[in-house]
Amino acid sequence: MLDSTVPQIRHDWHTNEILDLYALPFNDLLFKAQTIHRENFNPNEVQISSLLSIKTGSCSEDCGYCPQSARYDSGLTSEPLMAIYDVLKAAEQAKSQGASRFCMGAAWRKPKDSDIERVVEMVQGVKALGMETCVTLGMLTDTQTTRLKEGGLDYYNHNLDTSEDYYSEIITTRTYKDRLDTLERVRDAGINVCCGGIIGMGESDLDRANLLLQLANLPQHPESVPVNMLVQVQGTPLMGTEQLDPLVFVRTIAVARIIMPKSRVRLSAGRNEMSDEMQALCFFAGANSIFYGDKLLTTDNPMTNHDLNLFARLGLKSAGSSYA
Ligand code: SAM
Ligand code: DTB
Ligand code: SF4
Repeated sequence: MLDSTVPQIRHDWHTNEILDLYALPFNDLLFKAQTIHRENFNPNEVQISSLLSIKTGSCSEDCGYCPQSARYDSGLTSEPLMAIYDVLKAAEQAKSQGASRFCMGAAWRKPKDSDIERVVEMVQGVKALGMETCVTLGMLTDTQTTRLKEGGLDYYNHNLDTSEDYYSEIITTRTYKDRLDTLERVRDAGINVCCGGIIGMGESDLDRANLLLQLANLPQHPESVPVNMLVQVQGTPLMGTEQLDPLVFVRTIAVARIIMPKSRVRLSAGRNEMSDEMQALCFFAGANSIFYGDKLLTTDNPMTNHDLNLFARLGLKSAGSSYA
């Protein structure tokens, strides 16, 4: 077993240490993750975010997993940036269903400054409803992060997606460094960072370890770490990728919990394809946030009734919300 006297917050992880964690017997790994989880969080509370795609499809990028890229025929109908009234209606509904954070996603490589002004209005409107705000808009400039911070944005989501080595197999239209640069700008502007990746894209054990290594060795751990299971969408290059062993996904959650003990680890995309039992194992491994609501950005998420029932069966409560 690893020495529990080692200081918890570290930014100097080595790949081999992370591979060693992955290789622990499953029960040892989950026990360790659950122990660390309990030292840092209420183990029966899960933070609830809802997603809305505020600008859908026709994206210039070639992310191999994404139905919103203009390069692939996923059958998706593109939609321009939504009107603020419709966004606030969706946020109100998410709040009434029990979400404490509203995350707005746009299919952009990078927004224009005029887009940022419209997003700031949305952020202010959602905050006025008493919800936390998160947006994911692609690459940002310093001026844009400053503007979003002034506008009151709480979180910015920008994922590393995979390891630096595997990255070029998935995306060629922007670099890993572009992503790290945007993350640094978000951090420097004082906005909370939401950053994670996607598992199940045909990456190796080493790639998964190196993705987690990158996240944990950032100068400050992301406050929120979404761990997505690839949602395979017809027409995208990653459709047909060999299914990952679900227990490897659970191990990924556990390792993320151990090496980023104070971050909210989000059991993100892919829950619709997971059994309730697998999700329960993910919560035991230290996941303590979900996307809630019938839709992610463009693909299906479990129905809210199903999630409420699962929470009741597991004795889980929503963190930071009076509902669920
Ligand atoms: N266009 C912006 C960008 O790429 O930064 C923001 C929106 S983009 C859809 C946000 C994230 O969703 C991606 O970085 C990726 O991690 C995740 N995502 C997209 N499609 C996915 C899929 N099919 N399965 C799992 N996660 C996915
Ligand atoms: C994240 O890591 N996962 C969310 C959110 N951040 C923006 C998006 C998942 C998208 C899944 C595919 C879709 O619905 O389009
Ligand atoms: Fe565009 Fe974002 Fe999808 Fe990549 S992940 S194709 S940048 S919407």
